[in-house]
Amino acid sequence: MKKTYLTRYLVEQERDHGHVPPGLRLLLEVVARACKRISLAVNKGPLGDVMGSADSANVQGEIQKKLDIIANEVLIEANEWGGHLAAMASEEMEGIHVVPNRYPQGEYLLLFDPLDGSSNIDVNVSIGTIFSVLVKPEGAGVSEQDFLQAGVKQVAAGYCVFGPQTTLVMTVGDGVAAFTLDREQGSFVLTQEHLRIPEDTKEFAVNMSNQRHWAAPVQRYIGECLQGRDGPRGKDFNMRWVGSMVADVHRILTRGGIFMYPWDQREPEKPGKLRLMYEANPMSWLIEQAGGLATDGKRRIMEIEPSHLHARVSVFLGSRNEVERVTGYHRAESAAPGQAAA
Ligand code: P6P
Repeated sequence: MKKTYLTRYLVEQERDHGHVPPGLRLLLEVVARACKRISLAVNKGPLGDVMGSADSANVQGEIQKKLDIIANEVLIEANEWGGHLAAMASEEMEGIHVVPNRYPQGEYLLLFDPLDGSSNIDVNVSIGTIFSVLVKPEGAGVSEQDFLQAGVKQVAAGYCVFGPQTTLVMTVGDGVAAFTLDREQGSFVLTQEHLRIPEDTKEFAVNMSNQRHWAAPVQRYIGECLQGRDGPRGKDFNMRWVGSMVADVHRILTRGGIFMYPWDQREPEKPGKLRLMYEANPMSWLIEQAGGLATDGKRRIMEIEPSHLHARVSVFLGSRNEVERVTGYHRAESAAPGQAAA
């Protein structure tokens, strides 16, 4: 069977669809190469000095795993010399990383969560790298303000899931494509194109241990799922929760489902746990490109104007009809408090 490698896919996207200018193609190939290197480090596990925690915390105040730092450094080193980027931003860095003057600066901004789900590293459960690409606004220099663009401004987004296979999933606005790493060849091979999410599902993904802290609309939605075929939904539901957004989103892109990380009352000033710029926005674009929906309970995630680089957001994404339902419950609650509990 003829194999299409990542380079050929990107060249054809550039030539046939005009979605991938040369600078963006280089950026995506460099990110893919960095993901291969991260995959090698992840796969070493206890055989390499990559397990356990570093004695440091990130800007979120979370203890960093050694692999968080390794993955961040791999992405920085791989991307700063090519001349395609002006700057980078990462979950693991407080401020932006401007491409050093010794290298030419390009027009793109790269944002990433270098290793999402890192609490799963030490227990050998799937983790992943998430990335998002924006275009730097006109003007001299680059600042954090240049990154504060809504998700609809993305020109590329994707993730690499380090699981039983290492799979790179991306969109440049022409559907979602998946590439599986052929370790003998050392290349990503196109294995799925134009992924589509079923509009309905019987599978939800949420951390149920937080249930007592949720707002009424989420209580209602999950409560109805748990009532199964004897309840208002008239069907039984299944639950999955990997604790790694990349793994949960990959499952939803593959077979449908709804994923949520809602606001909860423990830290009411925080809209949610997940980060808008380098988790929710790239995942939302992938989900929408595959026919799904992504909201914060009230509005489309990709229309949110970010207030700052590490802004957080509530996330409901996946099968369109389910996300519409839970979003509808939130809107009903806003219109008539107490309504959602009906
Ligand atoms: P919890 C990983 O830390 C992450 O940011 C997402 O990848 C994942 O979906 C979520 O947090 C898991 O959170 O509270 O269930 O550990």
